[in-house]
Amino acid sequence: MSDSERSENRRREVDAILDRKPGTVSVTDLEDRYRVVGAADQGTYANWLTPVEDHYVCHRNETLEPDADSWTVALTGAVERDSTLGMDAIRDEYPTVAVAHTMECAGNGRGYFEPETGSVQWEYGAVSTAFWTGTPLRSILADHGAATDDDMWLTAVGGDRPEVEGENDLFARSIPLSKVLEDCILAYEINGQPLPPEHGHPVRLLVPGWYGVNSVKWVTELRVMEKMVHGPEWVDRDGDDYTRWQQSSYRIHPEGVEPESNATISTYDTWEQWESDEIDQPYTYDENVKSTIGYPEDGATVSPREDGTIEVVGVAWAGDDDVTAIEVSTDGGESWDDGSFFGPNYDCAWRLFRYLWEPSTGSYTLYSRATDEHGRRQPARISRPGEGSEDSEDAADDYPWNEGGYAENAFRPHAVEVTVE
Ligand SMILES: Nc1nc2c(c(=O)[nH]1)N[C@H]1C(S)=C(S)[C@@H](COP(=O)(O)O)O[C@H]1N2
Ligand SMILES: [Mo]
Repeated sequence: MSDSERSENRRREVDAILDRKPGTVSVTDLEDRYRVVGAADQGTYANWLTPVEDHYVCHRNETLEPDADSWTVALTGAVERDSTLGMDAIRDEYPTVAVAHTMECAGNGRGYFEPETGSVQWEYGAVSTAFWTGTPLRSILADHGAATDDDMWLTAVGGDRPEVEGENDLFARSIPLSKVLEDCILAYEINGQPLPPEHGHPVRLLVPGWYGVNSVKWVTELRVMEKMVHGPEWVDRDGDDYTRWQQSSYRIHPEGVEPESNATISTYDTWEQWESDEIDQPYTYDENVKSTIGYPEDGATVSPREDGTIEVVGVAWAGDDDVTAIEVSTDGGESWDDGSFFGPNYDCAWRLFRYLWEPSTGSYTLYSRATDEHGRRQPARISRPGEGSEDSEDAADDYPWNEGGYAENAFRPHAVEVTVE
């Protein structure tokens, strides 16, 4: 396929997705590759559940639209019994569960990096919360006599293929088996509806609380392995580009660094990897602590209610960790007050927060800042390249600029400017 055909394909697909999803807008992709749409407005973040119509979408290759009746998922590797599961078996032969999951693209906030990094220029819009229905992988693996050792891996492969001739990078992600056994599912519904094509119809892996890239859509194979994908494991394919999604892309590292390939790692939490001596270029696994104000929206003019208050509302999350504190500043970060959480409280989904504000008329800059159960708090800003957070004046308040623009969680880029009348 020529570049212009591919580009046209992409535009046509994005337009079709936008038609189905009126709550989303298209987002700039400097690579002109990804099928991406993001939340249309900040008001999305004043609600706990994201309707499918508003849920962001992100994948690289052509959207698959397969027939569910003939779709199969191969289970291979360290299992007593290999098998090929059809959708009926996945639905009917195992327990059904629903999990709440805040899906965030590892590139959410990349558009705030200066200087600019490549790829999709997301601002705040690549995070959404939904209920995903499916089959616990634990049940399927147990039924096939799969190994259960904590330090093993499950690699999921997507059915999508690059449109570019000569590229054969299989979309393959390896998830530690401990996480898989804890709460991962093969999902076939979102918010009680069958998965739309762009969300991975008929079935995808869902890794609760971890960056979106781990939740492989259109799953065709699940392989139980001793190591994460790092070499030519898929011998039927020439070349080993499929390791890129595991070993090169979606890793956090400074400019010009080629991430080291690891056969296995023992620390999965994204931030913990950053702090550990074991991993120099963290894999984007669980989501960093972060928050977004949903009301009032940036640029709005608002009036207090009769009692003189305005309720600031937003969402805060910390991957599969708990978010334990939320602070709000209405004076551009000079002072902070505690907000409070309310509404649903699920393990791997964001929490709504509110803060009762009694402003006089004027212009204000609002920020929100969340802290997770490990005491990790959102930093203020994104550093410049080369200014490692350790050298900076206010190290704890810098998020490290990184070449891929991943896992950003600084609060200043999320400033909300409001006028109170
Ligand atoms: N097979 C496949 N799965 C994929 C991708 C992809 O390109 N191919 N993109 C990933 C990325 S980067 C993200 S952020 C999430 C987005 O899921 P959503 O579109 O359902 O929100 O899907 C992930 N799963
Ligand atoms: Mo993503």
